Amino acid sequence: MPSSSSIPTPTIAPEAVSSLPTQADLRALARQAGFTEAGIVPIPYVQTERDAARFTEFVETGRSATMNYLARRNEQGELIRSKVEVPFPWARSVVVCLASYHADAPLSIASADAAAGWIARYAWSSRKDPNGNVRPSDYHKVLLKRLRALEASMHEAYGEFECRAYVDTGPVVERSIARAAGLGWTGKNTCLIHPKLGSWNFLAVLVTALPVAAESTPLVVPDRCGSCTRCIDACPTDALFEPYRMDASRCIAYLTIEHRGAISEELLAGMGRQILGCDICQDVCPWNRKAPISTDSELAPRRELINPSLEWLAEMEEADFERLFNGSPVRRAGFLGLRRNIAVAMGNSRLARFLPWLERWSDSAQAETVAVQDAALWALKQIQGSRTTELPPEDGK
Ligand code: B12
Ligand code: SF4
Ligand code: SF4
Repeated sequence: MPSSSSIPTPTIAPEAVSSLPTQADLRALARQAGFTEAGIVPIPYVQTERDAARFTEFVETGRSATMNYLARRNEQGELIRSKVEVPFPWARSVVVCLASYHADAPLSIASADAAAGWIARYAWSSRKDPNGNVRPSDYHKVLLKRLRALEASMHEAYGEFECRAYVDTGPVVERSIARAAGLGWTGKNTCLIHPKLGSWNFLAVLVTALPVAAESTPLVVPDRCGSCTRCIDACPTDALFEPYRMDASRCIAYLTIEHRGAISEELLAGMGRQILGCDICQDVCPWNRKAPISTDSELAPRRELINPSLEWLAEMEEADFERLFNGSPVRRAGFLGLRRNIAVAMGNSRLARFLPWLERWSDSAQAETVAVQDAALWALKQIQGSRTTELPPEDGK
C-alpha cells in the first residue's frame, strides 16, 4: 500500500482486534489500507440533530445552488442527506478515513505569472502506471479501492455485516461525520481541519451495521479557529458570508466545477485566475502552514498543473483535454466548462496577448456555447477597458 504521510504505520493482524471495533483497531486497519488517519463514530452520534438542522438550513436557503442531488428527499419528505439514518436505517457506525493530499508546491495566493491560471491542489493528482508512466489519478477511485481493502479486513476481523463505501458521492455529509469521528473541527471556511494535518485531506466513509465498542466513543476536537477570520476576509466572492456558513452559489469551486452555463457577471472579477476549484480559504489558513507534506504515491502532484499557462490550456482541443484529463478530477468541469473558466481568467489577467483567443470565442459563429461566448465577451471588455486607460489622451494634454 502507498504510504500517505510521515506518521509511521502500525501493523495489525485481523485476529488481534477486539470483537467490536475500537478507535485504535480501526485506525490501524485503515492505515494498513493506505489512509493517513481514521476514526469510527456510532450512529446516531451526539450532535446528529444539530448537524441535520444545519444541512437542512443550507438546502432550504438555496445555498446548495444547482446541486440538486443535495436536496433530494425520500417519500416521507426527509432530506436524504440530513442524517445517516435516513438512507441507511440499519447503520450503527461510520468509519471515516482521511487521506492527505498536501503537496510541496506554491500556494494559489503566492505571486505568480499573470498569464498563469490556477487549478486547485486536490485536482493535481497522479500515479505511476506499471511501466513507470505518470497517469492522472482521481481520489474517488484511489480511495474507493482503499475502502474496499479496509472493508475486507474488517469482515475478516468482525465477520459479516452490512456495509457501504463512499468517497464524496454517497448520501452523507462527510465533514459532519468526520468531525463527530474525532478527525478535526469544522473551520470557519467550512472545511474539516485536522489539528496536525490541516485541511488538505480527502474524506472517505464506510457506513456499517457494526456497533462501536462502548468504551470507544470518539473524542471530538474542539474548534480552534478562535478569533481568526482570515478565510472569510480572503474569500473573493463573499461565499463565506458568515463564519462556518457558505453560500455555494457564490463559491468559485462551485462556479468553476459544478455550475453549467454562464456565470453571473457580478462574480466574474472575483474569480481571478482560478480555472478549476479554489484554494484561497485554505491557503490563508494558519492550520495549513505546518501540515506535513503527503508522500502518497497515488495522489502525487502533476507539476504541469501547478500555475498552468493559460495559453497552453487555451490551445487545447477536446481530444487534448481528454488525453490530459481522462482519469483526473479536472474532467468534471468538462472541456467547454474549462474553456469558459479560462476566458474569465484571461479577462482578469488584463493581458492583451489573450485577445486572439477571446475574439475567436466571442464570435457567435465560432463560440461553442453561450457560456463560453459570454465569458469571452466579458473578458474582452476587461482587457480593452484596461488598455484604454493605459493610453495617453488623444489631444496630448
Ligand atoms: C457539495 C460539496 C461542495 C460544494 C459546497 C461546499 C460546502 N461548503 O458545502 C462546493 C462545490 C462549493 C465544494 C467545494 C469544495 N470542496 Co467539496 N464537497 C461537497 C460534498 C459533495 C457535499 C458537502 C455538503 O454536503 N455540504 C452541505 C453543507 C451544509 O455541509 P458543510 O459545509 O460541510 O456543513 C458543515 C459546516 O459548515 C457546519 N455548519 C453549517 N452551519 C453551521 C453553523 C454554525 C454556527 C457552525 C458552528 C457550523 C456550521 O456544519 C455542517 C456539518 O458539519 C462533499 C462530499 C460529501 N459527500 O460530504 C465534498 C467535500 C466537502 N469537498 C471537499 C473538497 C476538497 C472541496 C474543495 C477544497 C475543492 C476545491 N479546492 O475547490 C472546496 C472547498 C470549499 C470550501 N471552503 O468548502 C472535501 C472536503 C475535505 C475537507 N478537509 O473538508 C469533501 C468532503 C469531499 C471529499 N470526499 O473529500 N464542495
Ligand atoms: S473556495 Fe474560494 S470562493 Fe469558495 S469559499 Fe473558499 S475562498 Fe471563497
Ligand atoms: S483561516 Fe482562520 S478562521 Fe478560517 S478556518 Fe482557518 S483558522 Fe479558522
